[in-house]
Amino acid sequence: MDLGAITKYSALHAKPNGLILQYGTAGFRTKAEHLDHVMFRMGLLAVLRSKQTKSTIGVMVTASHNPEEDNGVKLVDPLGEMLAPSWEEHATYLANAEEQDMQRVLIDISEKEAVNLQQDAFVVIGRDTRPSSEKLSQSVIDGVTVLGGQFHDYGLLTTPQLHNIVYCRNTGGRYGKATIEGYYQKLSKAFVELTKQASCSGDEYRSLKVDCANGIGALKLREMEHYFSQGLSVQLFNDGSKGKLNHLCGADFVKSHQKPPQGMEIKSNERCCSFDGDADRIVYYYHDADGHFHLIDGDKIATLISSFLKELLVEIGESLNIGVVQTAYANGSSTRYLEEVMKVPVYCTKTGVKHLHHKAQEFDIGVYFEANGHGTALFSTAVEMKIKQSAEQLEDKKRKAAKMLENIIDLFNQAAGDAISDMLVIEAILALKGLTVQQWDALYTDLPNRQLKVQVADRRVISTTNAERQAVTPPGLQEAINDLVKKYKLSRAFVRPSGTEDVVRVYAEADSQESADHLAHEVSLAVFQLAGGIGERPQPGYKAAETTHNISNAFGPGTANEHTVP
Ligand code: 16G
Ligand code: MG
Repeated sequence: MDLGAITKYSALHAKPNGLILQYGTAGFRTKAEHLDHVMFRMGLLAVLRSKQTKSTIGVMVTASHNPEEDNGVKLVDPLGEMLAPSWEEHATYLANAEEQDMQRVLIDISEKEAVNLQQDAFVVIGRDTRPSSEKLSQSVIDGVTVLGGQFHDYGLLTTPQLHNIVYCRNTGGRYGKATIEGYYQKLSKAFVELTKQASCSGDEYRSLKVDCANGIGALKLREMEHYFSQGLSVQLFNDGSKGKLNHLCGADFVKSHQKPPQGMEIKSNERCCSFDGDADRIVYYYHDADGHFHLIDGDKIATLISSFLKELLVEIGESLNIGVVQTAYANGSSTRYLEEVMKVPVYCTKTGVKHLHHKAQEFDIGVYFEANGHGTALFSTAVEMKIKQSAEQLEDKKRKAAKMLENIIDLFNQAAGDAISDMLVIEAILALKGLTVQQWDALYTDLPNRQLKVQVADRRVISTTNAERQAVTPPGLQEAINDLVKKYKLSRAFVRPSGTEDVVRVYAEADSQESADHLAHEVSLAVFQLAGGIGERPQPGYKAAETTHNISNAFGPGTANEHTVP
């Protein structure tokens, strides 16, 4: 380690005194102007992680669905997964070291993790379309090079494309070519093969309106579109040519406000979808003949996918262990439908992709989705081999089903939830099953629900168990919630401290919207009273801005995962 050079370069990316940031659920995220030192240091850390794992590590510069002024960074582990939790701690430690302590912290981490500094390191870098992203990714590169790491800057990418590239690079090409071209070809080939088998080829099944949140999804979908155009025609909206990133559009906006994005004209029964700012989430929606808006969220996407996979397995005659992974936010109707109608086991994990992803790896086929639209399906290596064999050996209908499954496996991005890949999977399934968007929506009816947030002095006073469905502390809170829930039919409620915003989130569902709203309000009051609420007491009545989960203006100093030490 050339400590002299590190000190010299670090001074060019100096940390503002007293600024403290935390590697949260999805990396660091805050105002872009506070991130230069973090980027440089994440370049350094990626090199250490690469040396330790003897693998390529990814660094993605993005703040997903946050406003355009924000930015963020996350590291991608060798199999395209989120960074291991122990290294998240190192990331926080390194990002917060004052300038004079930086070298010591770096050495400390290498010693703790027994990093062989002589080992080669390789880092791949991607970035979204934010105005600040190019400069910030240059700071990552400075960090990588000063520690002697090699790198490849892929430039503009969606987050899941970078995850995919890391996975491909570390598996010697078995998962596909580690290029953007390789990604387009693999997915499009699988999609076109699948849709060729669809019997209904009416236009209504094959065209889709896509809201790209004025982000990277638009660029990448445009690049890719001609590869799959024989199977699907896409019409892009909010493609970044006019509007601001994530402003009044994108998957997070549509899901949390339960209304269509601006800038998209929707005729009744037209199938539409929205990506988020870095294209790792997708939600669908339509207007019915009466002009009512219907949202099809991650839960219903998981249901469509898992029922299709299950049908194919039955057709092939394979009894594989298939499981669906959700979080506490999954609508109760979806869980009931999966368990009782489809007879698929459902598991609940804590919020955050890494928790769902790891749980899904326990099954032969694990389908995971957050209600917000982030998800994918994972297939064990043994399953992939078995299906390949079946596609060669079986006959007639069974062979056809095995071939379909083989293509579906190729169409999923198994490294991370991916809006483009999920969109193609959904479109293929709808075409193959001849389902309209309304028929898909009619699988079950969502229970009315409400999400609120409550300001408290210190959200860490709330701790939870049972995949965030029960509060352990403060004393008395869970008992209060239990008593409130008993007052309503088909009801459920939970509270959890946000991992991305300085608030406590409240979720309630019940048999009517009015009951869900009342229950959520009463639970908010209980949180306010028992968990140290600050500011105005929660009021009944709901403004859209109060009701969002993961609202996008999350990260101002002192409000997000950023704190300025006085
Ligand atoms: C992050 C997570 C997302 C989760 C959300 C919860 C990743 C890549 N993203 O965006 O999965 O739903 O945080 O936010 O893990 P909250 O803790 O503020 O509710
Ligand atoms: Mg995202």
